[in-house]
Amino acid sequence: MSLLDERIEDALVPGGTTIAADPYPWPFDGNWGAHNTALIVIDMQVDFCAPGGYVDTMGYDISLTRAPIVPIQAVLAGMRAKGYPIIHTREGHKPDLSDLPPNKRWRSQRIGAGIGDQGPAGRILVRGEPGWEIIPELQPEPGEAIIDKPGKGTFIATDFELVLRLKGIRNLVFAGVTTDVCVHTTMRDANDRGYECLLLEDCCAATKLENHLAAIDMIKMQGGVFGAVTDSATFLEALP
Ligand code: C5J
Repeated sequence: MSLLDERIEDALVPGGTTIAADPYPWPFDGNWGAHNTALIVIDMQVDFCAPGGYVDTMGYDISLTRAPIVPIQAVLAGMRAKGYPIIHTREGHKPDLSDLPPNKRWRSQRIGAGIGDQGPAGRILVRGEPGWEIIPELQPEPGEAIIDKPGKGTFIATDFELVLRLKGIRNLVFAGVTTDVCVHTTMRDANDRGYECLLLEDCCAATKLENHLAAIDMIKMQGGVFGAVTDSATFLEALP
């Protein structure tokens, strides 16, 4: 056994279990369960994965961002049955757009999908509009936290960190869209704050497959620079 293997053995909590993940068995110390681990489902909203939403209006193929729906449903069912906390997020701005940076609006208007403007699913990325709602297939259940965020990351301008602290969460399991934008931003921020992060690759998607694959690859660099990656079937099989 190498020195590294010995150190990894030392870190494992007695009785702890890990799950097969890339590039390391997750979590690093085997300390996970419903008491300290939450699923975060990011931005599975009409605007990102249904006809007439923001992503559709920008001209991207929503079959990509819809692909994770069924795997996420399976993970939700498995984790709900075992009492794991579930957290949903929604990207969106106040109706008066006071929390919309002008450059974000300007860029979106340039490509014909102006945030705050009227689209087929109501005003694009505006709280309370049909496009901002979480899709019917992945509706939150009573008691599940919903974090409304004006940006790509979930920590900024939200009560996310307070919610995590009050629930005693230290491990975060990531699902949702888009892998390269809101999922990555939140995972990077969580990792910097010391949370142990796992991304379920079939439960995430981007508006371009290459970006999804690149984002997955980036997580695994440097021995798991932002955490580890596995898939929903492996995860559900190992769920303690
Ligand atoms: C984007 C997100 N891609 N939820 N938002 O603008 O990833």
